[in-house]
Order: sequence, then structure tokens, then C-alpha cells
Amino acid sequence: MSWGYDKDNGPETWAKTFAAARGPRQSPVNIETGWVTYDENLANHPLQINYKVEPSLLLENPGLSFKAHISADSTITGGPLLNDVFKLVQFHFHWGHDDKTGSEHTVNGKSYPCELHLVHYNASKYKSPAEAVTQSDGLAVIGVFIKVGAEEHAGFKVLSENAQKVKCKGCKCDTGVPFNPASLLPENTSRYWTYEGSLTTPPCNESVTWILLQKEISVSAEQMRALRNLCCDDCGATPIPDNYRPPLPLGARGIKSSFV
Ligand code: BO1
Ligand code: ZN
Repeated sequence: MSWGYDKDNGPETWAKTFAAARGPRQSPVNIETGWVTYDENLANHPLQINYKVEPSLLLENPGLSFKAHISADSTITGGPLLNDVFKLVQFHFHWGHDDKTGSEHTVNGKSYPCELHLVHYNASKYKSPAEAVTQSDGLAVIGVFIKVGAEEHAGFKVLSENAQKVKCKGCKCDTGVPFNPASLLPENTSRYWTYEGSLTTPPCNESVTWILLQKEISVSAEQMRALRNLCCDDCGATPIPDNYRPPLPLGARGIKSSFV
């Protein structure tokens, strides 16, 4: 049986098959804001996000998520990444069947309905994402919390309007529509939390510098429904289940903030 989010193959079972999932720096975690320490180095050497327009947005339904492939030279550097340049490879979402749960990280125990992950690899040190994923400083993921509100999100529109084209597991689609991943970021990216963690899905490698933006974005209920309509089978009969891993212990780790 392959891993998933059901009782018999869900997050509680992953550690049996994937050794890394038993490790000391697993993700996600709960961000207890009272225990976070401000790091002035993060403010003095700001995170720089240099995203480019994708000439044609490529979407995929891998079965348990909704993913976009990146071909443009979009990068981030600075902040906790110091002078290493990390290249954007893909972004994807985690969500719940209703608005009560869905995010992987939580803030003071609070879940958001959805969480966006922009996945980058350390191109200063490694030749490919495949090489980087086994290294402790190999990946950096920007997490954006998503809430559901009255207003439509302009940047999310291309995604929600094209999601139906990859309704079933295994579907890929070249939308032919230009898309800038920066359109999914909140206005303010200077306030974030950061810590050393892992992939939140198997094989759960402990290779991720996490950057969680404090400011969330808001999508409409209809836009959120477009994600919930995606299916985890090849005939479009079964909706993708809640696809978030619950928070793991922080252990000996600390979480730093770029803001007071
Ligand atoms: S996440 O952002 O922590 N949810 C996450 C989870 C799994 C992956 C990436 C991010 N998987 C890895 C694959 C690699 C691939 C890389 C970039 O994604 O294990 O094979 O190169 O797409
Ligand atoms: Zn993810």
C-alpha cells in the first residue's frame, strides 16, 4: 500500500516505512508565537524574492495535491538562506474538506483552511532538486497561510479557473496562460517565522529551511471549492481527502522571527 492520508496509510503510519519521519526535525510544527525569538540578522539581511512570470502555467494533479511546475528562473535569497540562491521548482497546496482545518503549520494552535508551499532548492550548492533533497541545507519552502473570505483573490484566479482541467489523479495541463507566482504572495513578505524542518510528505527528508509568512492571503469560498473538487482517483469520483500532516514536536529546535 502506498502512503496517503487515510487511517491505514496516513501520517501516523509514515514512520514505519520512512525512517526520516522518526527524526528530530520533522514538519510541520505549531508556531507558539510567545516562544519565538526575534533575530535581528533576518531584518538586517532581508529575504529577497525574485519571481518571474511563467510564460504558460503548467498544472498537475498528482493524486493527493494540486501542483504547479515552474520553468522560469525564479529565485529567493537572503534572510535565513544567507547568500545562497534557492531556485523555485514547484508550488502546491494542502487543504481540508471545510474551513476549520487544512493548513499543516498552525499558529498558536490555530489552523487555516489552506496552506501554499513554494518549493525551492539550493542552486548555489547542488546541481538538481533530486541532489538537494537529501541535504540538510538543500531545500527552502515558503509557506503562505490561506483563509477564506468574501473577496476573490486575483492571483489565485488562474489556478481556481483551471483546476477543473486536472480534476483526476495523473492529469497534467499546460494552461497556455502566463502566471507570476509572486501574485500568490501577501503584500508584506518581510514578516516571517523560520525554522529547520522537513518535507511534510514521505519520504519526510530533513532538508527544508521553512519560511512561514506571517501575513496570510484570502480567497473566496468558490475559489476554495475549486481545490476541494479535485479528485484522488482517475475517474473523478473521490475527492482528495484532507491532505495535511498534523504538527510534530518542535523538540530542541527554536523558531526565529524576522519581526518584533
Ligand atoms: S512540502 O513542501 O514539505 N509539503 C514537500 C513535500 C514533498 C516534496 C517537496 C516538498 N517532495 C520533493 C520530492 C523530490 C522533488 C522535490 C521538488 O519535491 O521528494 O523528488 O525533487 O519537487
Ligand atoms: Zn507541501
